[in-house]
Amino acid sequence: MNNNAMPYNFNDIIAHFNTEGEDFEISNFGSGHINDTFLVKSKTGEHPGYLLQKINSFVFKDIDGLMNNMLYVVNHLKQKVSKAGGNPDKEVLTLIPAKSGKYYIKDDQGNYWRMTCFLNDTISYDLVTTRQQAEQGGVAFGKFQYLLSDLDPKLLIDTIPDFLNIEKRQKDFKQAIQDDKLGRLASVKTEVDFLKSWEVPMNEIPKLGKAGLLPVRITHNDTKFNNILLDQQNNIQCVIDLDTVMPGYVAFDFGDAIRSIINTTVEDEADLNKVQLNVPLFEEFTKGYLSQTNSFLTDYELMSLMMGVLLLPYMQSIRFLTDYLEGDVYYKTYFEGHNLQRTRAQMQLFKMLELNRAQLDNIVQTEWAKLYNKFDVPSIK
Ligand code: ADP
Ligand code: GN1
Ligand code: MG
Repeated sequence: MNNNAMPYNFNDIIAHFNTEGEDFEISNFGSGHINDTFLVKSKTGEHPGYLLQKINSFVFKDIDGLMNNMLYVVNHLKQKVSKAGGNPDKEVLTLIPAKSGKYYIKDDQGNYWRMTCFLNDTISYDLVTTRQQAEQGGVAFGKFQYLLSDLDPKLLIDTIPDFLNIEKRQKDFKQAIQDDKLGRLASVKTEVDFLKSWEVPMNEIPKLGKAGLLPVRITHNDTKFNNILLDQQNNIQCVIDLDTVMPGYVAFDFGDAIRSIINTTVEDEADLNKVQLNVPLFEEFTKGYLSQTNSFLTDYELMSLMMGVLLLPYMQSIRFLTDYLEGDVYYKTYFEGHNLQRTRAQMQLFKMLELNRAQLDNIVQTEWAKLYNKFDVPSIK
Protein backbone atom coordinates (compact mmCIF):
# COMPACT_ATOMS: atom_id res chain seq x y z
CA MET A 1 0.00 0.00 0.00
CA ASN A 2 1.40 3.37 -1.04
CA ASN A 3 0.38 5.62 1.83
CA ASN A 4 3.68 7.13 2.92
CA ALA A 5 2.46 10.71 2.55
CA MET A 6 -0.84 10.06 4.29
CA PRO A 7 -1.27 10.80 7.98
CA TYR A 8 -3.44 7.76 8.71
CA ASN A 9 -2.82 4.08 9.11
CA PHE A 10 -4.98 2.99 6.22
CA ASN A 11 -4.05 -0.70 6.54
CA ASP A 12 -5.53 -0.82 10.02
CA ILE A 13 -8.57 1.25 9.12
CA ILE A 14 -9.51 -0.78 6.05
CA ALA A 15 -8.90 -4.05 7.91
CA HIS A 16 -11.95 -3.19 10.05
CA PHE A 17 -14.25 -3.38 7.01
CA ASN A 18 -15.53 -6.35 5.02
CA THR A 19 -13.73 -5.51 1.80
CA GLU A 20 -12.85 -7.76 -1.11
CA GLY A 21 -9.11 -7.95 -1.77
CA GLU A 22 -6.39 -6.64 0.49
CA ASP A 23 -3.59 -5.01 -1.46
CA PHE A 24 -4.78 -1.45 -1.94
CA GLU A 25 -3.49 1.85 -3.28
CA ILE A 26 -4.85 5.00 -1.60
CA SER A 27 -5.22 8.47 -3.08
CA ASN A 28 -7.02 11.70 -2.18
CA PHE A 29 -10.29 12.13 -4.03
CA GLY A 30 -13.01 14.68 -4.78
CA SER A 31 -13.44 18.35 -3.96
CA GLY A 32 -15.91 18.32 -1.06
CA HIS A 33 -15.60 20.98 1.66
CA ILE A 34 -16.42 18.78 4.63
CA ASN A 35 -15.23 15.17 4.71
CA ASP A 36 -11.82 13.75 3.78
CA THR A 37 -12.30 11.38 0.89
CA PHE A 38 -9.89 8.71 -0.37
CA LEU A 39 -10.05 6.35 -3.29
CA VAL A 40 -9.09 2.80 -2.33
CA LYS A 41 -8.08 0.84 -5.42
CA SER A 42 -7.09 -2.78 -5.48
CA LYS A 43 -3.57 -3.00 -6.98
CA THR A 44 -4.53 -5.98 -9.10
CA GLY A 45 -7.56 -4.13 -10.44
CA GLU A 46 -10.01 -7.03 -10.16
CA HIS A 47 -12.42 -4.94 -8.06
CA PRO A 48 -13.75 -1.41 -8.83
CA GLY A 49 -12.51 -0.28 -5.43
CA TYR A 50 -13.95 1.73 -2.57
CA LEU A 51 -14.42 5.26 -1.38
CA LEU A 52 -13.11 5.69 2.15
CA GLN A 53 -14.27 8.77 4.04
CA LYS A 54 -13.17 10.31 7.28
CA ILE A 55 -16.43 11.77 8.51
CA ASN A 56 -16.05 15.29 9.81
CA SER A 57 -16.97 14.91 13.46
CA PHE A 58 -16.64 18.65 14.14
CA VAL A 59 -19.54 19.14 11.72
CA PHE A 60 -21.48 15.96 12.49
CA LYS A 61 -21.77 15.52 16.25
CA ASP A 62 -23.86 12.33 16.21
CA ILE A 63 -22.09 9.90 13.90
CA ASP A 64 -24.18 6.92 14.97
CA GLY A 65 -27.39 8.85 14.21
CA LEU A 66 -25.93 10.06 10.92
CA MET A 67 -25.04 6.54 9.77
CA ASN A 68 -28.46 5.24 10.84
CA ASN A 69 -30.06 7.92 8.66
CA MET A 70 -27.84 6.94 5.77
CA LEU A 71 -28.73 3.26 6.17
CA TYR A 72 -32.48 3.98 6.22
CA VAL A 73 -32.13 6.11 3.13
CA VAL A 74 -29.98 3.79 1.03
CA ASN A 75 -32.07 0.74 1.96
CA HIS A 76 -35.27 2.52 1.02
CA LEU A 77 -33.81 3.82 -2.23
CA LYS A 78 -32.39 0.42 -3.18
CA GLN A 79 -35.77 -1.24 -2.63
CA LYS A 80 -37.59 1.33 -4.74
CA VAL A 81 -35.00 1.25 -7.54
CA SER A 82 -35.11 -2.58 -7.65
CA LYS A 83 -38.92 -2.60 -7.79
CA ALA A 84 -38.83 -0.16 -10.70
CA GLY A 85 -36.43 -2.47 -12.57
CA GLY A 86 -33.33 -0.31 -12.04
CA ASN A 87 -29.87 -1.32 -10.85
CA PRO A 88 -29.56 -0.53 -7.12
CA ASP A 89 -25.80 -1.19 -7.09
CA LYS A 90 -25.20 1.54 -9.64
CA GLU A 91 -27.99 3.98 -8.80
CA VAL A 92 -27.68 4.01 -5.01
CA LEU A 93 -24.62 4.19 -2.76
CA THR A 94 -23.62 0.88 -1.17
CA LEU A 95 -22.27 1.05 2.37
CA ILE A 96 -19.62 -1.50 3.33
CA PRO A 97 -20.28 -3.06 6.74
CA ALA A 98 -17.50 -3.03 9.30
CA LYS A 99 -16.62 -6.30 11.00
CA SER A 100 -18.30 -4.95 14.15
CA GLY A 101 -21.64 -5.05 12.32
CA LYS A 102 -21.88 -1.25 12.25
CA TYR A 103 -21.34 0.78 9.09
CA TYR A 104 -18.54 2.94 10.44
CA ILE A 105 -15.54 2.59 12.71
CA LYS A 106 -13.73 4.81 15.17
CA ASP A 107 -9.95 4.51 14.88
CA ASP A 108 -7.52 4.74 17.77
CA GLN A 109 -7.02 8.48 17.13
CA GLY A 110 -10.75 9.06 17.55
CA ASN A 111 -11.47 9.53 13.82
CA TYR A 112 -14.66 8.13 12.29
CA TRP A 113 -14.49 6.28 8.98
CA ARG A 114 -16.94 4.72 6.54
CA MET A 115 -16.60 3.00 3.20
CA THR A 116 -18.83 2.84 0.13
CA CYS A 117 -18.39 1.03 -3.16
CA PHE A 118 -16.59 3.21 -5.66
CA LEU A 119 -18.79 3.90 -8.68
CA ASN A 120 -16.55 3.44 -11.68
CA ASP A 121 -16.89 5.43 -14.89
CA THR A 122 -18.79 8.25 -13.26
CA ILE A 123 -18.14 11.99 -13.18
CA SER A 124 -19.05 14.71 -10.71
CA TYR A 125 -18.86 18.26 -12.03
CA ASP A 126 -18.01 21.38 -10.03
CA LEU A 127 -19.24 23.46 -12.96
CA VAL A 128 -22.21 22.68 -15.22
CA THR A 129 -21.80 23.53 -18.88
CA THR A 130 -24.44 21.68 -20.89
CA ARG A 131 -28.23 21.65 -20.98
CA GLN A 132 -28.24 17.88 -20.67
CA GLN A 133 -26.21 17.95 -17.47
CA ALA A 134 -28.58 20.50 -15.95
CA GLU A 135 -31.68 18.56 -16.97
CA GLN A 136 -30.20 15.35 -15.55
CA GLY A 137 -29.43 17.21 -12.31
CA GLY A 138 -33.10 18.14 -12.07
CA VAL A 139 -34.16 14.57 -12.73
CA ALA A 140 -31.68 13.31 -10.14
CA PHE A 141 -32.73 15.51 -7.24
CA GLY A 142 -36.43 15.45 -8.19
CA LYS A 143 -36.42 11.66 -8.34
CA PHE A 144 -34.49 11.51 -5.08
CA GLN A 145 -37.25 13.49 -3.33
CA TYR A 146 -39.93 11.41 -5.05
CA LEU A 147 -38.41 8.07 -4.05
CA LEU A 148 -38.15 9.21 -0.43
CA SER A 149 -41.58 10.83 -0.31
CA ASP A 150 -43.10 7.72 1.29
CA LEU A 151 -40.42 7.34 3.97
CA ASP A 152 -41.49 8.81 7.29
CA PRO A 153 -39.35 11.93 8.00
CA LYS A 154 -39.63 11.14 11.71
CA LEU A 155 -37.36 8.12 11.17
CA LEU A 156 -34.47 10.46 10.46
CA ILE A 157 -32.59 12.65 12.89
CA ASP A 158 -31.32 16.14 12.10
CA THR A 159 -27.67 15.32 11.45
CA ILE A 160 -26.88 19.02 11.88
CA PRO A 161 -29.55 20.74 13.96
CA ASP A 162 -30.91 23.90 12.29
CA PHE A 163 -28.77 23.21 9.23
CA LEU A 164 -30.87 25.25 6.78
CA ASN A 165 -32.73 27.28 9.37
CA ILE A 166 -32.08 30.83 8.16
CA GLU A 167 -33.19 32.40 11.43
CA LYS A 168 -30.57 30.38 13.30
CA ARG A 169 -27.95 31.20 10.65
CA GLN A 170 -28.72 34.90 10.99
CA LYS A 171 -28.43 34.62 14.77
CA ASP A 172 -25.04 32.86 14.51
CA PHE A 173 -23.92 35.51 12.00
CA LYS A 174 -24.77 38.29 14.45
CA GLN A 175 -22.95 36.46 17.21
CA ALA A 176 -19.85 36.13 15.04
CA ILE A 177 -20.05 39.86 14.27
CA GLN A 178 -20.32 40.67 17.96
CA ASP A 179 -17.43 38.36 18.91
CA ASP A 180 -15.21 39.42 15.99
CA LYS A 181 -12.70 36.88 17.29
CA LEU A 182 -9.98 37.66 14.74
CA GLY A 183 -10.58 41.37 14.26
CA ARG A 184 -11.78 40.79 10.70
CA LEU A 185 -15.06 42.69 10.98
CA ALA A 186 -13.71 46.09 9.97
CA SER A 187 -12.69 44.76 6.55
CA VAL A 188 -16.10 43.22 5.76
CA LYS A 189 -18.47 46.03 6.71
CA THR A 190 -19.92 46.31 3.19
CA GLU A 191 -20.73 42.61 3.07
CA VAL A 192 -22.19 42.60 6.57
CA ASP A 193 -24.43 45.60 5.85
CA PHE A 194 -25.63 44.11 2.60
CA LEU A 195 -26.50 40.75 4.14
CA LYS A 196 -28.23 42.37 7.09
CA SER A 197 -30.36 44.49 4.75
CA TRP A 198 -31.91 41.29 3.35
CA GLU A 199 -32.66 39.72 6.71
CA VAL A 200 -36.43 40.18 6.69
CA PRO A 201 -37.28 39.25 3.08
CA MET A 202 -35.24 36.07 3.44
CA ASN A 203 -37.62 34.70 6.04
CA GLU A 204 -40.42 33.79 3.62
CA ILE A 205 -39.88 30.04 3.73
CA PRO A 206 -39.82 29.67 7.53
CA LYS A 207 -42.92 31.88 7.67
CA LEU A 208 -44.82 29.59 5.30
CA GLY A 209 -43.46 26.59 7.15
CA LYS A 210 -44.60 27.87 10.54
CA ALA A 211 -48.03 28.64 9.10
CA GLY A 212 -48.29 24.96 8.15
CA LEU A 213 -48.31 25.76 4.44
CA LEU A 214 -45.16 23.83 3.49
CA PRO A 215 -44.96 20.10 4.24
CA VAL A 216 -41.80 18.78 5.84
CA ARG A 217 -40.40 16.05 3.61
CA ILE A 218 -37.16 14.14 3.41
CA THR A 219 -34.80 16.29 1.40
CA HIS A 220 -31.13 16.06 0.50
CA ASN A 221 -30.16 19.54 1.72
CA ASP A 222 -26.76 19.64 -0.01
CA THR A 223 -27.69 19.54 -3.68
CA LYS A 224 -24.56 21.14 -5.04
CA PHE A 225 -24.09 19.71 -8.53
CA ASN A 226 -20.93 17.80 -7.56
CA ASN A 227 -23.10 15.74 -5.23
CA ILE A 228 -24.43 13.70 -8.12
CA LEU A 229 -22.55 11.26 -10.29
CA LEU A 230 -23.25 11.26 -14.02
CA ASP A 231 -22.29 8.38 -16.29
CA GLN A 232 -20.06 8.66 -19.36
CA GLN A 233 -23.04 9.75 -21.47
CA ASN A 234 -23.85 12.50 -18.94
CA ASN A 235 -26.97 10.74 -17.73
CA ILE A 236 -27.70 10.61 -14.05
CA GLN A 237 -26.37 7.58 -12.26
CA CYS A 238 -26.40 8.26 -8.53
CA VAL A 239 -27.07 10.93 -5.89
CA ILE A 240 -24.23 11.01 -3.35
CA ASP A 241 -23.18 12.88 -0.20
CA LEU A 242 -26.10 11.71 1.92
CA ASP A 243 -24.86 13.18 5.22
CA THR A 244 -27.49 15.90 5.31
CA VAL A 245 -30.49 13.88 4.13
CA MET A 246 -33.05 14.75 6.78
CA PRO A 247 -36.40 16.51 7.18
CA GLY A 248 -36.59 19.75 5.17
CA TYR A 249 -38.48 21.73 2.55
CA VAL A 250 -38.28 20.87 -1.15
CA ALA A 251 -37.28 24.47 -1.97
CA PHE A 252 -33.97 23.92 -0.14
CA ASP A 253 -32.92 21.28 -2.67
CA PHE A 254 -34.20 23.25 -5.64
CA GLY A 255 -32.48 26.45 -4.50
CA ASP A 256 -29.15 24.90 -3.62
CA ALA A 257 -28.95 22.98 -6.90
CA ILE A 258 -29.70 26.15 -8.87
CA ARG A 259 -27.02 27.98 -6.87
CA SER A 260 -24.39 25.69 -8.35
CA ILE A 261 -25.94 25.13 -11.79
CA ILE A 262 -26.94 28.59 -12.95
CA ASN A 263 -23.59 30.19 -12.08
CA THR A 264 -21.32 30.49 -15.13
CA THR A 265 -18.27 30.22 -12.89
CA VAL A 266 -16.99 28.45 -9.82
CA GLU A 267 -18.37 28.95 -6.32
CA ASP A 268 -15.26 30.82 -5.14
CA GLU A 269 -14.69 32.98 -8.24
CA ALA A 270 -12.38 35.92 -7.52
CA ASP A 271 -13.47 37.99 -10.53
CA LEU A 272 -17.05 39.03 -9.77
CA ASN A 273 -17.66 40.05 -13.38
CA LYS A 274 -17.50 36.37 -14.25
CA VAL A 275 -20.43 35.55 -11.98
CA GLN A 276 -23.23 35.50 -14.54
CA LEU A 277 -26.46 33.55 -14.91
CA ASN A 278 -26.80 30.75 -17.42
CA VAL A 279 -30.59 30.94 -17.74
CA PRO A 280 -31.03 28.02 -20.20
CA LEU A 281 -29.49 25.74 -17.57
CA PHE A 282 -32.06 27.01 -15.07
CA GLU A 283 -34.80 26.11 -17.51
CA GLU A 284 -33.40 22.61 -18.07
CA PHE A 285 -32.95 21.89 -14.38
CA THR A 286 -36.51 23.08 -13.67
CA LYS A 287 -37.87 20.87 -16.44
CA GLY A 288 -36.04 17.81 -15.11
CA TYR A 289 -36.98 18.53 -11.50
CA LEU A 290 -40.68 19.10 -12.16
CA SER A 291 -40.90 16.00 -14.35
CA GLN A 292 -40.17 13.92 -11.25
CA THR A 293 -41.99 15.88 -8.57
CA ASN A 294 -45.20 17.07 -10.22
CA SER A 295 -47.19 14.17 -8.74
CA PHE A 296 -46.72 15.35 -5.16
CA LEU A 297 -45.72 19.05 -5.12
CA THR A 298 -48.37 21.33 -3.65
CA ASP A 299 -49.12 24.80 -5.03
CA TYR A 300 -47.38 26.38 -2.06
CA GLU A 301 -44.32 24.22 -2.60
CA LEU A 302 -44.23 25.24 -6.23
CA MET A 303 -44.47 28.86 -5.16
CA SER A 304 -41.64 28.34 -2.66
CA LEU A 305 -39.15 27.12 -5.28
CA MET A 306 -38.13 30.62 -6.34
CA MET A 307 -37.86 31.63 -2.69
CA GLY A 308 -35.34 28.80 -2.33
CA VAL A 309 -33.41 30.06 -5.36
CA LEU A 310 -32.75 33.33 -3.52
CA LEU A 311 -32.54 31.93 -0.01
CA LEU A 312 -29.83 29.33 -0.57
CA PRO A 313 -27.17 31.66 -2.08
CA TYR A 314 -28.07 34.23 0.59
CA MET A 315 -27.73 31.65 3.36
CA GLN A 316 -24.50 30.37 1.82
CA SER A 317 -23.08 33.92 1.84
CA ILE A 318 -23.95 34.23 5.51
CA ARG A 319 -22.45 30.82 6.28
CA PHE A 320 -19.17 31.59 4.49
CA LEU A 321 -18.89 35.02 6.10
CA THR A 322 -19.71 33.66 9.56
CA ASP A 323 -16.93 31.10 9.11
CA TYR A 324 -14.55 33.84 7.97
CA LEU A 325 -15.34 35.89 11.07
CA GLU A 326 -14.98 32.83 13.29
CA GLY A 327 -11.54 32.01 11.90
CA ASP A 328 -12.28 29.43 9.14
CA VAL A 329 -13.20 26.60 11.44
CA TYR A 330 -15.96 24.91 9.40
CA TYR A 331 -15.22 24.76 5.67
CA LYS A 332 -11.95 23.52 4.26
CA THR A 333 -10.07 26.55 2.98
CA TYR A 334 -7.07 26.59 0.67
CA PHE A 335 -5.74 30.13 1.13
CA GLU A 336 -6.05 33.12 3.47
CA GLY A 337 -9.33 34.89 2.81
CA HIS A 338 -10.87 31.94 0.93
CA ASN A 339 -14.14 32.11 2.84
CA LEU A 340 -14.34 35.85 2.17
CA GLN A 341 -13.79 35.29 -1.55
CA ARG A 342 -16.54 32.65 -1.47
CA THR A 343 -18.82 35.09 0.35
CA ARG A 344 -18.33 37.79 -2.26
CA ALA A 345 -18.96 35.40 -5.15
CA GLN A 346 -22.14 34.06 -3.52
CA MET A 347 -23.36 37.58 -2.77
CA GLN A 348 -22.81 38.52 -6.38
CA LEU A 349 -24.76 35.48 -7.50
CA PHE A 350 -27.55 36.41 -5.11
CA LYS A 351 -27.67 39.94 -6.57
CA MET A 352 -27.89 38.57 -10.11
CA LEU A 353 -30.66 36.16 -9.14
CA GLU A 354 -32.59 38.91 -7.42
CA LEU A 355 -32.31 41.14 -10.50
CA ASN A 356 -33.62 38.35 -12.72
CA ARG A 357 -36.20 36.98 -10.34
CA ALA A 358 -39.22 37.75 -12.51
CA GLN A 359 -37.74 36.00 -15.54
CA LEU A 360 -36.79 32.91 -13.55
CA ASP A 361 -40.16 32.82 -11.82
CA ASN A 362 -41.80 32.94 -15.19
CA ILE A 363 -39.80 29.91 -16.34
CA VAL A 364 -40.91 27.86 -13.32
CA GLN A 365 -44.52 28.78 -13.96
CA THR A 366 -44.29 28.06 -17.68
CA GLU A 367 -42.68 24.64 -17.12
CA TRP A 368 -45.33 23.80 -14.55
CA ALA A 369 -48.10 24.97 -16.82
CA LYS A 370 -46.71 22.78 -19.63
CA LEU A 371 -47.05 19.76 -17.36
CA TYR A 372 -50.54 20.62 -16.22
CA ASN A 373 -51.79 22.84 -18.95
CA LYS A 374 -52.95 25.34 -16.38
CA PHE A 375 -52.01 28.92 -15.59
CA ASP A 376 -53.48 29.44 -12.14
CA VAL A 377 -50.26 29.04 -10.16
CA PRO A 378 -50.07 31.48 -7.23
CA SER A 379 -47.57 34.22 -8.02
CA ILE A 380 -44.58 34.93 -5.81
CA LYS A 381 -44.26 38.22 -3.97
P1 ADP B 1 -18.03 15.80 0.90
O1 ADP B 1 -19.04 15.72 2.01
O2 ADP B 1 -16.69 16.11 1.41
O3 ADP B 1 -18.49 16.73 -0.16
P2 ADP B 1 -18.74 13.59 -0.87
O4 ADP B 1 -19.48 12.43 -0.28
O5 ADP B 1 -19.53 14.54 -1.68
O6 ADP B 1 -17.93 14.32 0.30
O7 ADP B 1 -17.57 13.00 -1.74
C1 ADP B 1 -16.57 13.82 -2.33
C2 ADP B 1 -16.44 13.53 -3.82
O8 ADP B 1 -16.07 12.14 -3.98
C3 ADP B 1 -17.72 13.68 -4.63
O9 ADP B 1 -17.93 15.00 -5.07
C4 ADP B 1 -17.48 12.72 -5.79
O10 ADP B 1 -16.65 13.31 -6.76
C5 ADP B 1 -16.69 11.60 -5.16
N1 ADP B 1 -17.51 10.43 -4.73
C6 ADP B 1 -18.18 10.30 -3.57
N2 ADP B 1 -18.74 9.08 -3.46
C7 ADP B 1 -18.40 8.40 -4.58
C8 ADP B 1 -18.64 7.05 -5.05
N3 ADP B 1 -19.32 6.17 -4.33
N4 ADP B 1 -18.12 6.70 -6.26
C9 ADP B 1 -17.39 7.58 -6.99
N5 ADP B 1 -17.11 8.84 -6.58
C10 ADP B 1 -17.61 9.26 -5.40
C1 GN1 C 1 -20.53 21.79 1.89
O1 GN1 C 1 -19.76 18.73 1.61
P1 GN1 C 1 -19.97 19.61 0.43
O2 GN1 C 1 -18.74 20.22 -0.10
O3 GN1 C 1 -20.78 18.87 -0.60
C2 GN1 C 1 -21.66 22.05 2.87
C3 GN1 C 1 -22.89 22.57 2.13
C4 GN1 C 1 -22.53 23.84 1.36
C5 GN1 C 1 -21.35 23.56 0.45
C6 GN1 C 1 -20.87 24.82 -0.22
C7 GN1 C 1 -22.46 19.58 5.58
O4 GN1 C 1 -20.93 20.79 0.96
O5 GN1 C 1 -23.93 22.86 3.04
O6 GN1 C 1 -23.63 24.28 0.63
O7 GN1 C 1 -20.24 22.99 1.17
N1 GN1 C 1 -21.99 20.84 3.59
C8 GN1 C 1 -22.15 20.87 4.92
O8 GN1 C 1 -20.00 24.48 -1.24
O9 GN1 C 1 -22.05 21.90 5.57
MG1 MG D 1 -20.01 16.60 -1.49
